[in-house]
Amino acid sequence: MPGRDPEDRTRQLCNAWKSDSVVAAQVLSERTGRLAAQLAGYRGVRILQDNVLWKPPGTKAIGFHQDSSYADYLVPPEMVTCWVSLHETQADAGPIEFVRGSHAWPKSPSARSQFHAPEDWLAGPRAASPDEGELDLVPVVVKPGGGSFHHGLTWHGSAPNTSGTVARMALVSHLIPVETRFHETNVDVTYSRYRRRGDLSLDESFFPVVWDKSGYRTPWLAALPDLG
Ligand SMILES: O=C(O)CCC(=O)C(=O)O
Repeated sequence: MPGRDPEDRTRQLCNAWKSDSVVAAQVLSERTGRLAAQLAGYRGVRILQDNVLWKPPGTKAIGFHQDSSYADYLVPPEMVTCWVSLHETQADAGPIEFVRGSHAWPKSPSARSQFHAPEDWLAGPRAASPDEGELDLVPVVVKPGGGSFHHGLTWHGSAPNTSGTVARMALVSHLIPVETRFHETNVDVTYSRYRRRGDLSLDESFFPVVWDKSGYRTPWLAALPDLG
């Protein structure tokens, strides 16, 4: 809605799968789940959360971060992410970028990286870099429907959209190992609300199993539209 959000910020919806069956069909797709699990070496995956991101011309950066830094309320505290572009991306429109090799760096606390519109979006990985702040950045420049998978420790984010004309939108699935449980004492201000008293398991109503090598998939996902 024009005027509702600051014009210089990337707009972000979390867990849009709960209100839009087309978003759900993509972010909860069995194929995405299988590829993510196989790449990460997991026996299966469930969704932790999705993100719908819209980055119009003139928006500021997304601060570089490691997704697994936001998972300390889970055991194990990690994830793998699938990022799919809905637009043709270009280098000056603030595409997602990865710091090559950073999946092998230690985890930094999430508080160190501001997510929306930081002035210095590379501060986090520069401080974490074992090469005195040197970073080898790899932009994801793809056609609509193209995308990437990244390890939970890979530093990533995006520069401001300086293209002047080109927007970009992305659908993101943050997937976690199927056997993940809540941490007994660490809590997340949002997601620990889904924790039941005396039970550390993740409920499939909120964290459905997207793919498992046993063939199991949360049954109600079968009702999602087929995107072909
Ligand atoms: O698209 C972006 O700019 C960042 C996306 C992101 O942080 C993610 O996919 O984990």
